[in-house]
Amino acid sequence: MKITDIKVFVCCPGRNFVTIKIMTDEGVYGLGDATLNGRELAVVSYLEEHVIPCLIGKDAHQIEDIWQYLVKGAYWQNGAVSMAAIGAIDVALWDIKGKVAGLPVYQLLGGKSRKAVTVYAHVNGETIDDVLNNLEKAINEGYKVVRLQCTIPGAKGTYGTLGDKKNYYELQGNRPLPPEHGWSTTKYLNFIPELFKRAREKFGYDIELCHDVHSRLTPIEAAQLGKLLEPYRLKFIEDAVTYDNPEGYKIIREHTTSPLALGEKFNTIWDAKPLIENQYIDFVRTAATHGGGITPMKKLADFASLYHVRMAPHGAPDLSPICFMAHMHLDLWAPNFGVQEFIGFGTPELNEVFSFKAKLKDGDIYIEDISGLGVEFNEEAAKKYPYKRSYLPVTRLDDGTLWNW
Ligand code: GCO
Ligand code: MG
Repeated sequence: MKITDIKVFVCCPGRNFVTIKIMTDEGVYGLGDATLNGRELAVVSYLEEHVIPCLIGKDAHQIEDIWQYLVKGAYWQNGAVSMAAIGAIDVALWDIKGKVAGLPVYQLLGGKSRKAVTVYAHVNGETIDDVLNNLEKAINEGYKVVRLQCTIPGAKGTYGTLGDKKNYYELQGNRPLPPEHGWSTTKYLNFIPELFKRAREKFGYDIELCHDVHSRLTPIEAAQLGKLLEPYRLKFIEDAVTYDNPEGYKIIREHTTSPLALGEKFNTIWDAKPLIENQYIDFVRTAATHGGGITPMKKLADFASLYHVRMAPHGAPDLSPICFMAHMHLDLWAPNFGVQEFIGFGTPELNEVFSFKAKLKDGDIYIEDISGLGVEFNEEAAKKYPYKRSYLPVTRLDDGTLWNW
C-alpha cells in the first residue's frame, strides 16, 4: 500500500492546529496532529520541504522503518520541530493500519488493559474560594482526579488561571506578540500550600489532586514545595523544575515523598531515560504529537513500566483531537497507565473541524470501537478558520530577568 500524497492543513478554530492527512493508493487515509504551540509554521515547513517528498511511494504499512528513516535518516536527530512533524506522520500511519485491519489502534498495541481512561480535570480560580467552588463542581460532575491552579495574590498573570481573559486560559488563538507575565517564587511558596490545605479541609482525601508548577522552581525550592505539600498527599506535582538537568530531580527526591510528574516537553525517549531509570519521577507526561508518535510512546510506556513509572500523557488544548484520540488508544492499552490530562471536549468551532466519538462518565472516558484512531477532520470547515500568528506568554521577574513561563 503506497503513500500517494500528504496534505498539511493549518487552521485556527479558537487556536492554531497543524493537521496532516496521508493518502494511499488504496484510498485509505490517516490523520496526524503536528501542532507545536507558537511555532506552528516551522513544523509545516519541515514537513513540506523535508519530510513529505521522501515519503511519496513508500509502503504505508512500514511504520517502524519510516520512523527510523525520518529520525536517523535526517542525521540531525530530535528537537521539538522535527519530532512534532515525525509524530504526526507516525500517528497517521497507525490510523491507516488500524483502518486497513478493521481494528481500533489499541488492538494493534496489544488490546485493552482497562475499560475506560481515567482523566484529570483542570480546576482554576482567581482566589482560593473560587478554586474550591470550581472543585466542588468538578467533584459533582464525577471527576476523581483534579488539577488545582490559583492566581497568586499580587502576581502579574499566573500560569493556569484566567486573569482578565474570558476564554479558557490557553485557548486564545490570537496573541500576535508574546504577552508578558510576572513571577515571584517567594509569593508562590508562601501561598500555594494554603490552597491544598483548604481543599483537603473542605473535601477530604478521596479526591485525588495534582498541581503544575510549570518549571518555575530550582531543585531545592521544588524540594521545599514537595515537603510543604506532603500533608495534602498530591497525586503528583508536575514540572517542578525544567528537565534539562535530570540530576535536579535527584535533589527533590532526596527531600520529599510528594510524587513527581514530568515530560510534556520531551521529544524523545532519551529525554526520559535518566529520569526513569534513576526513578526520579513517578509519572511521565510525554504526548504522542511532541514525542514523535505512537511508535516511541509504546517504547516509552514499556520502558517506564520496568521502573514503576506510570503514563500521564499531556492533554493541553494545544494538542488536537487527533492527538487526544491517539492517547485514548495508548491509555487503554498501557499496563502502566496512570491518568490522562483532559480539558474538555472543546468549543463548537473545534467540534466543527474535528469529530470523534468519546464519552465522559464519572471522570472516565469511553471511546467507540471504530477502526483506526476514530477521529475525522473536516477540510471545508477548517477553511473558515485561517491561521493567526499567536505566541505563548513569556515571564519576567520583578527586576526584568526572563524566567520560565
Ligand atoms: C499542561 C501544560 C500546558 C502547556 C501548553 C504549552 O500541563 O497542560 O503545561 O498547559 O502550557 O501545552 O503550549
Ligand atoms: Mg504542564
